[in-house]
Amino acid sequence: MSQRKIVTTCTRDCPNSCGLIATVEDGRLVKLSGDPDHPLTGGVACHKTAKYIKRVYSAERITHPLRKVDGQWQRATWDEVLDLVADKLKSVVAESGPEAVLYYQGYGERTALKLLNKYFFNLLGGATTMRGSLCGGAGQGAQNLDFGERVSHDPLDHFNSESMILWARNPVSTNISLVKIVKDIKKRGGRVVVVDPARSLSVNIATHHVRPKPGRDGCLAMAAAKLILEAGAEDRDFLENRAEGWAEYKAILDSLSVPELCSLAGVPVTDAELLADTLMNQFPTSILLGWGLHRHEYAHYAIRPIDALGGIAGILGVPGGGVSQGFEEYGPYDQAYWGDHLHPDHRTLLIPKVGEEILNARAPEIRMIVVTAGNPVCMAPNADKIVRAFKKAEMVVYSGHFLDDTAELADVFWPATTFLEEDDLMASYGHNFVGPVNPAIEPVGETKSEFRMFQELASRFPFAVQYQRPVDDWLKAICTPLWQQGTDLESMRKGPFRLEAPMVPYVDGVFPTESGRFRFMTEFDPAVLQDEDPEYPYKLLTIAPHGYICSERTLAEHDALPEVVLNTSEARKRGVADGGHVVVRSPHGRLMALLKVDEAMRSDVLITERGGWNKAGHGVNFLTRDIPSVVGQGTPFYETRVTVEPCPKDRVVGSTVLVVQHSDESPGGNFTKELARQGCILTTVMPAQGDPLPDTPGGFDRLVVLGGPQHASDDGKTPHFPALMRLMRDFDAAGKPVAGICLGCQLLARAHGAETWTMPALEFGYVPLSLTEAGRADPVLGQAGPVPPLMEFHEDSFDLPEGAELLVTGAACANQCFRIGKASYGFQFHLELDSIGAEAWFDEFERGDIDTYAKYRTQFSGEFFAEMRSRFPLLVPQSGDFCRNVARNWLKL
Ligand SMILES: Nc1nc2c(c(=O)[nH]1)N[C@H]1C(S)=C(S)[C@@H](COP(=O)(O)OP(=O)(O)OC[C@H]3O[C@@H](n4cnc5c(=O)[nH]c(N)nc54)[C@H](O)[C@@H]3O)O[C@H]1N2
Ligand SMILES: Nc1nc2c(c(=O)[nH]1)N[C@H]1C(S)=C(S)[C@@H](COP(=O)(O)OP(=O)(O)OC[C@H]3O[C@@H](n4cnc5c(=O)[nH]c(N)nc54)[C@H](O)[C@@H]3O)O[C@H]1N2
Ligand code: SF4
Ligand SMILES: [Mo]
Repeated sequence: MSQRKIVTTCTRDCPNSCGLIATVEDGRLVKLSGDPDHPLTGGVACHKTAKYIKRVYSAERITHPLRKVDGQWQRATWDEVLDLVADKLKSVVAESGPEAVLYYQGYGERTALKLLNKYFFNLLGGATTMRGSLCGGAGQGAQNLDFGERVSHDPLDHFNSESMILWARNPVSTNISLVKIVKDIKKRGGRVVVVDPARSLSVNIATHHVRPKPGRDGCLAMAAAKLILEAGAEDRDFLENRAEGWAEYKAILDSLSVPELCSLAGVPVTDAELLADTLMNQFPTSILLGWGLHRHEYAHYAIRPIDALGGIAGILGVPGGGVSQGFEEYGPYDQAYWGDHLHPDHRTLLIPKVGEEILNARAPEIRMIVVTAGNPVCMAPNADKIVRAFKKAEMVVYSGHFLDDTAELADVFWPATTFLEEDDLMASYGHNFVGPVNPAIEPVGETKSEFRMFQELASRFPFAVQYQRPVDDWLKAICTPLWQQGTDLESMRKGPFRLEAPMVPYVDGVFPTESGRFRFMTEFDPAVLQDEDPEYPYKLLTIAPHGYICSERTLAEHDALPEVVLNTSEARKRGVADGGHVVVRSPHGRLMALLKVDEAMRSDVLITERGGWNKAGHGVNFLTRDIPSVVGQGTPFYETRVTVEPCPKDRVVGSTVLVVQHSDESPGGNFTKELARQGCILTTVMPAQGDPLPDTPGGFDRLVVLGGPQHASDDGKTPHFPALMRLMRDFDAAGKPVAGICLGCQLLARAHGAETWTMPALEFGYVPLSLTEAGRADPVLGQAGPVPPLMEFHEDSFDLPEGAELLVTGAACANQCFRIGKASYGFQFHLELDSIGAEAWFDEFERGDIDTYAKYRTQFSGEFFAEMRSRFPLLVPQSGDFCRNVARNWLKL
């Protein structure tokens, strides 16, 4: 066995940009851990990254190019998809000009070489690109107004802080290297105050939690500032000599009383007192602004008063102080390599309104869209408009890892490498270190880095000579500013380099504004913050999930339904109950969800997580509003007002399904998840592990019997079978639909009088199957779309019971799916298998770890496993789509 350890940097959309060590055994990535030598992130890596190995090797990952033919994905070669895209680019540019092409760069990976993507589109003649931000635009814009240029304290400087205010920031989930700093401050007796309307996980490590009304933080900051002034503890020198606009700001403060401000902020006066006391008596305080604060229309009315509070409290330009927010992830590079100087006037569209902007683009219209490292159909606001905009384009090209919502609307899929398969450099939006991105493993399957994709695409254009250069040449050119700071490419590849950047910005009291002074906000109109709407009483906060970064997840990892959290007495008012199905409705769309109530929650917000896929029923951005922030062209996702209603019960929503599971390794997968997603309430019993079976179908509307390693005929070893078969008959007799999968299918046959028997060989793997004539006419199978190859894993088969209709048949084993009685269906194949199940079964069976079937292992060669796995990118999603269609049709019975 060969083992290697590679120093690299996490490039995910995360302010931590951790230094990592990747451990590779025999060419396979086996471990990702924090690099202990990284000066800031030292040895830490989050749980999301340990999990990232699964993502690299996921059965859902697209590892070869795809193109859509007649609405269906088909495998293609790189030459085919590059030619296809090059030809279309050429014809669109020739017919309509380069601006008919939209290049959309997401936030998935922001490395040095990514500059070249846009350069390609500038060489093409200046395609349409995006302006503004889905992320930190509003806050950056606001801080630039105050400071001239936003510069944050080096995170290592926070070790000098006596106290900390985490203002709309949740480091436990989003920025773990701050956690050790928080702990250090607390150990020294300092306060750590989380200011957040929601109870984020960071509240658990804080000493205090202040819960303002969303978007009203400015009022809280003003109240605290007034208390500092009342105490005579303001930084007089700052106000008189280092700031401008103080008189105007003072007038704003004078126009409202502390109680008035606190009432606007939705907090008790004691909360403002806590902040003022912390700033005065635990000096210096570092204030860290999170991204939650940016996502409001008037975000500058929150952020500028917090900056001002910092000035008044005397923490600006002071070690251990500051109002810090973020860093420039593209800052350390020679930005000429974007190529924008080639077409300074090229058209840009406003990202907070991306759907509408594409739909409304004229002269020329957007005919072609190229998306890299982003999932705008899921992550940008007002998804309905974006879906329409993407459908309107003649060709959508998607470069990424998974068949997410944006990929779903594409015509061409370019499978991208992850950072573990790339050679690049990475700066951070959370600190001052640039780190190496060293390839740990060979690209999985046929994946390519975006760098290589665009290099090869460019070879099809006359500007290839300007564009095609080796990685090192490009890095040497793009990173010239780094070399000027005293490093070189060779040293960069060995470990992180600290940029020339202050530990403490503005330490000399000079700000990069025209006057050299801090600029106080000079106008404030609290009236614009009044946004009550009785029809939509709650502000929807769609915050960063703990377990995932944005939409980086697989389809299989989604819960059946999203969860929304509401204050307990509000829930009572709306007639919705804990754990119940609700509809969340905004002026833009609606979403089914499960309700969780929380006594401690503010009564004017509804909280859920962002990032779940639309196609998994988690599309929160179908609800959100698409407007730009007043300052900074940011996206005020949280200016979305919603109401919560009980989900109207119908034949499906609120109906009850009994699920009989026979093994931990055989869960209900896509099938039962789809039932739950449609609103069914599932009760799962495991009789083989001692759970009692109900005597009658009473109390249940449907029955699902799952697979397992038991033999269907073996009542001796599995004494619950006779009772279960009786139950299956009783459900059917009562007109209640039954579905049996694999073992459950065989039991259904037996329940209706047929025999089961062991076949001469095991049937294993995804197998081509076909509908019979009866299948084509069947309401469940006939309407589910073409039958894709489906997973088989069984040694037993069965005779068709009398009166059964065979619906699906296969070559090695004929009886694959039948209907019997009033509404009972047997599925021999594992239509329910999702990517997690596929990975587990292939790995375990290949290793010989599944005892029941170990004797069959030698019948399958290594090539068989490799070939199947190489086809997972199409097999797994097609099987999933088919299963969901079958489940939905079965629910119509
Ligand atoms: N685990 C995980 N980590 C991530 C990400 C992820 O999705 N998951 N995403 C990455 C990205 S893209 C980003 S931009 C960062 C974001 O990092 P953070 O800013 O730390 O996280 P958010 O959840 O966006 O926002 C932080 C908090 O702001 C609160 N908030 C919302 N509105 C207001 C308000 O008006 N006032 C106050 N005081 N608080 C408010 C929310 O309730 C939330 O708990 O994290 C990055 N890291
Ligand atoms: N409702 C709501 N919506 C939000 C937010 C919110 O708070 N609420 N937050 C917003 C924020 S802060 C952000 S930053 C945006 C994020 O918006 P997006 O960037 O559009 O969304 P991500 O889910 O981060 O998608 C990044 C994708 O890039 C892929 N990827 C990673 N590396 C590479 C690579 O090298 N090449 C290619 N081709 N692909 C790669 C990942 O697998 C992932 O699929 O979402 C915003 N959307
Ligand atoms: S904390 Fe962020 S940067 Fe660090 S390993 Fe996790 S995702 Fe990557
Ligand atoms: Mo973000």
